[in-house]
Amino acid sequence: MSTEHPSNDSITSTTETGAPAPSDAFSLTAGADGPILLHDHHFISQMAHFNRERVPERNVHAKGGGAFGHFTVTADVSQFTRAAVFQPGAVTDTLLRFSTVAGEQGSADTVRDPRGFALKFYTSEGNYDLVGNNTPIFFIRDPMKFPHFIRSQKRLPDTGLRDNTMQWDFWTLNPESAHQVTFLFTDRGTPANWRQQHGFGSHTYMWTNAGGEKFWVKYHFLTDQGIATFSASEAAAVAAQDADFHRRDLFEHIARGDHPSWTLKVQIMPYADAAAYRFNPFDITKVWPHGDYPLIEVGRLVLDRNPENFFAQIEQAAFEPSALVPGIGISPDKMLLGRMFAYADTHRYRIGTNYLQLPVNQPKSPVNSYTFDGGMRYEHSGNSPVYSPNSFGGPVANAEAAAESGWEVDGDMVRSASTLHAEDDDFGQPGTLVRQVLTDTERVVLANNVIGHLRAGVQEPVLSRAIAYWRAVDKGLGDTIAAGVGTP
Ligand code: HDE
Repeated sequence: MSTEHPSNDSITSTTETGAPAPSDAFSLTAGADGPILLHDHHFISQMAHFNRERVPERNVHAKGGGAFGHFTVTADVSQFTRAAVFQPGAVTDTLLRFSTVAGEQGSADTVRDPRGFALKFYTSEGNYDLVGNNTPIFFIRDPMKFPHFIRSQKRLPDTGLRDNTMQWDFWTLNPESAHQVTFLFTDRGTPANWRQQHGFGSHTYMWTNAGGEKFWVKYHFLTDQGIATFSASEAAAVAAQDADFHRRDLFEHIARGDHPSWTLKVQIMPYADAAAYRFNPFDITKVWPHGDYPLIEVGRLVLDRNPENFFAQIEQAAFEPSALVPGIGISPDKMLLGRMFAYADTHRYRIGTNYLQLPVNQPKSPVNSYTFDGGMRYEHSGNSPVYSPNSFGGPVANAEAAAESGWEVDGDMVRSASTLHAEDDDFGQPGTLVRQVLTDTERVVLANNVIGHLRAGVQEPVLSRAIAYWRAVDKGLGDTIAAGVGTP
């Protein structure tokens, strides 16, 4: 006797091949008490698919959430870029995904960590992905260190446990991390929600205008909701209560019509300024002081539509810094250059060869490329020629339209740090952040947050090295932290 009660207006449950499903409650057996029959394909198909429901999580930024929206240009920056997405009055659909960095999919939203701010513009000239964070800087400046950095923030090889000694060992052996670590241990490292934090492109990018003039640019998405943070204890308490606090907050705010927005402003550096600028303008551990290059308004980003399906639209969303459009390019920032390869590679592995054919990743502009076949191919080019050049009307590349950006390069092949500019070092800008940007209260909070983390098991010789690291950022701060952890 079935416990399934189809009513007249219920949708008929089907098999994966679209036929009415015989049951979603009972397997097919020989007699009510007999063995399950091999030919119960509906049962086997459900179970086999169930075993394949998990795709590999992102190996960084695994835990997150996001929403759709649009970007509206509110100023005229056409003197700096020809990109259609940034022309006066342009309105472009967008997808924005927020995330933590080190935690796995089930980890808590409110832990101390940078937050991913991955923005996809579905522009009329192709997808433009700006894959940034809620911080204008980063821990390292050469991508060769990235796998090592990430592993030091994750789990010990023997116990599988997180470990503060490992984290501080990496940070103190890589002093270029000091600026980002200082930012991370302010309360900006524990945002109250995704709506009340800024987003940054972090890297320096290139804009090119219609006349071919080049500019260096940094992106700042300034929250229109005002900044809100948790203290370390509030963040820990929320993590214990609701691991999905930020994901829930965003979804519920958008669902009740409270649409968060950000104002995009950019810093523009004339192309020729880069060589002599006091800091290496392509070093992602550095900011460009706003007094040197003030913020210029571009437009407004609004999130006003929740995903209908989390897995299809957020878990399978694929962002890549290599998704560029005419008028927007990259820069000599080695970290950005390293990312140009890594993201599409991870999508091919995590989602599949034709990941860009999924609706959430598909450009809204026509795709006439020569890629062909590959697993799960859905969009195709019919009988269009599959090779180039050809005599049968296949698409032809147009370098002028592509407007690829570049810069002069020369020199022998080397593996080395970048050339230092006049004021380049590892502790100058974090020291300025501590002494000139933070308030007295924020300095006390910073010291207490660091003390709390160091006291949670950091062993020698790493502990003493951490004290020296903080004294190099700011002597007074370092002394306070030393006293707090009870080490000379
Ligand atoms: Fe990422 N990063 N990253 N990253 N990153 C990934 O791509 C990588 C870096 C950022 O919501 C991965 O889809 C390298 C900086 C965000 O889906 C991976 C380097 C910044 C997201 C990857 C960096 C970011 C990622 C993992 C050093 C801020 C989540 C899964 C050169 C400016 C995007 C994936 C989303 C995700 C590689 C450093 C931001 C492994 C090699 C710097 C927001 O491809």
